Amino acid sequence: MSANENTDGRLVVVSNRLPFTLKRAGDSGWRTDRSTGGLATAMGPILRRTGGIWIGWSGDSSDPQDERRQKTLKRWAERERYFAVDIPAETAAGFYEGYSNQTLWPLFHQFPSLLNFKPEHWQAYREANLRFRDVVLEHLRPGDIVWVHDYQLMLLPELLREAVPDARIGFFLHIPFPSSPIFRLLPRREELLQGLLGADYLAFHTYSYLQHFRASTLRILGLDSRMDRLEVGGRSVRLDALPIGIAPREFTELLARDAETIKRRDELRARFDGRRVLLGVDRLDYTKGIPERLRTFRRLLRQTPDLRGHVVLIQVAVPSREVIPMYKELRQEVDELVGKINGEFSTPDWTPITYIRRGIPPTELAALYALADLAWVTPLRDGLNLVAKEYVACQQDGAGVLVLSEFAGAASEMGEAFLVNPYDEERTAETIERALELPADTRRERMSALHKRVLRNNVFAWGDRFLANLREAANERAGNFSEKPQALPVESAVAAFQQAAQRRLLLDYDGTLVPYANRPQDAVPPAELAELLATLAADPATAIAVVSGRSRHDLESWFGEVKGLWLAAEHGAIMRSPETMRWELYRPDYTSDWKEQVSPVLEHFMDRTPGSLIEEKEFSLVWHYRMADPEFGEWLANELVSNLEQMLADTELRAYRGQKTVEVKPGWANKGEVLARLSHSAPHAEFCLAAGDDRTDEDLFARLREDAWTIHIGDRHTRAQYCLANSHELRRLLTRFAAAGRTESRTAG
Ligand code: GDG
Repeated sequence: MSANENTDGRLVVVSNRLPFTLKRAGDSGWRTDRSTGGLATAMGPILRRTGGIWIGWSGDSSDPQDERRQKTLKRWAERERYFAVDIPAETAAGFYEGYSNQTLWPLFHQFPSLLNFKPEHWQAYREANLRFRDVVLEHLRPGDIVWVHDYQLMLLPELLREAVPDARIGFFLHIPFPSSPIFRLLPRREELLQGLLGADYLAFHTYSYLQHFRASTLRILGLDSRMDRLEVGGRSVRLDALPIGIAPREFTELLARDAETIKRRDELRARFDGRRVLLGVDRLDYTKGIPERLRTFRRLLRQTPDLRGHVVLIQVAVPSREVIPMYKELRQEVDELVGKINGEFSTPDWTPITYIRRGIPPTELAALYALADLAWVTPLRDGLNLVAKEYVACQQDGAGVLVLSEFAGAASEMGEAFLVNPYDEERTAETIERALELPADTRRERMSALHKRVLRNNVFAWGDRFLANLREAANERAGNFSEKPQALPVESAVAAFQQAAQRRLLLDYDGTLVPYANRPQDAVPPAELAELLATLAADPATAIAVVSGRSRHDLESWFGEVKGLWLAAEHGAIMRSPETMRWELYRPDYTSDWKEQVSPVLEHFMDRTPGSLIEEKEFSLVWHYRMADPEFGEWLANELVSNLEQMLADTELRAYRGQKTVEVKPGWANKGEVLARLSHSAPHAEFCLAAGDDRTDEDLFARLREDAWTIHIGDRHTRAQYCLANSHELRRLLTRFAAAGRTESRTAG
């Protein structure tokens, strides 16, 4: 079976451009060019590995009826599974050069003064998104996974959701998401946000873009969200920060094995022997900071005459979006600056800037990356920046220096680079000078840390994680989670309790019987809670259990004296029956050897997160981050779980997200298992109630009969039938039960 026929559905990639661009070749017909740019570079290897299809615009809008043109596109479809969306020229102009690149692009890159909005551009943007939708619908099969890319297609998730409500849709934004005050300047901002929210899973490069998005949905649509999800129209949208990686081998293999690349590298080395090579590689775009870089280089040469003759800057700039006036002006500005600087400093045997204003082949690019002593990657604003990672990948055992703008998304995960503010030309020049002077060993050390990370967090890891998270988010939506639990009808519950001859109550502790405290040891129950439980347990018709993640010591010290109460500690790994008053292990052969391996991982996260702590129990280790910065805590918890999932894959251990906790414990220590062991306590209970606030309680809800009263405390997604707002409401309910039990026994007596 080929990957295309994967039973889990194919991957359908949708992006503005395909990896191929269609070009007219004089009168003789049509030419297929390879597209450059981050997206094609990143997605190509993923799709080759997973199989699937790619839908995008061919880049050409002329003459759709032309037979030779049609033939070329047919060949793309048959050979590559690339399907072209036809967009009429006028629509394409408004969509691509208009709203996408003169409204969204400048605003999302924090250049509001360059924003140019025309209502007809917006119409074209919508129209183009509809055309993408139609082509996707033409190819979509049940079970397929649709992965929509980038700012040109922000309406598509919702358009697809309307047409196919159960479609599995993910969206990745490759450019920054601006801060909410800037986003609010955007004409048609509401529609754009709504468009994105059609997805099941929405991911950005960095945590701060995600924060900006959440701030915007809150301010503009009034939608509150958690770090990792947002509820809209009875549906949950999973949110994430997932910086893209590169396919390092596409570069390292060229350098290790490709004769042409190796030859080029050696030629270049000989040519620049004795000189330090600084390298810039960018699309010719005002966000990339090319004029600022050239001016900084000029400053460097002016203030440090010793460098003259000893450094060269090789700047590769690939022209793009040339019909937009801003881009033409930029091209002129860069041409002039290069001319001026070379004019000012060149000598008969040295030219300071080698300027290449066109795309170069991958072999040449890899040779340049390997050659350069310093990569000068200083965008004024950049979603991520792949060039930074590509350079690092080519510096195996190298002593190269990465000078990186703090305004590139990549800066958030490349701390060993020399981070600069590209607007501060003076300090950037100083940093470059200092970096070049550093001993090779120091440079190598910093580079080696970066190198390892770029190889590990590669584009395949990124793609796998995106798709796994998307599948999970879509399954959760389609699964048996009730859309929104109803508020508990308290009177009916009390009446049902009163009428039942036998009842069973299963109650979680933290967040359910008592509110959360900052530190677990502070959530001590008030005396009246023990009394309340004692009153309920005293009624022989009621079997009552506290089913908690807490240790047996905690439960015993608080409720040990309560007669008739079942205690299930550590999610049921160990239980005490009110008859024997002895704690019994669920798995008597259990050992806790695993803690030695898992502890250092949790400790690493504890060190990174001020205010967090580790709790050790008999059967589990728990990282608590309630005291940490809330957003940062959630972010790290996601990171931690994903690290642990890989580490624990072949063991019986699992990592669980709780309320501000990540807990590692054996999979069998699970509240769902408690029920079987309790059933002999009230074998004929007609009234069964379970209350909990946490994901661990969902295991119990899932095991109960349909007529059970399952109550979620709080407002998260749940399997429970009902909800109550907080622990006070639950205790009020239990007090009513206690009173109802008393009335009944008085009546009976
Ligand atoms: C967007 C976001 C984000 C460049 N010149 C040549 C060439 N390239 C390749 C590079 C690199 C890619 O183009 C450029 O990627 P960047 O990440 O630097 O920038 P964008 O095109 O603006 O990409 C960006 C990215 O999406 C991915 O999410 O990082 O922030 O703006 O791969 O190697 N390739 C060849 N010759 C060239 O002359 N062969």
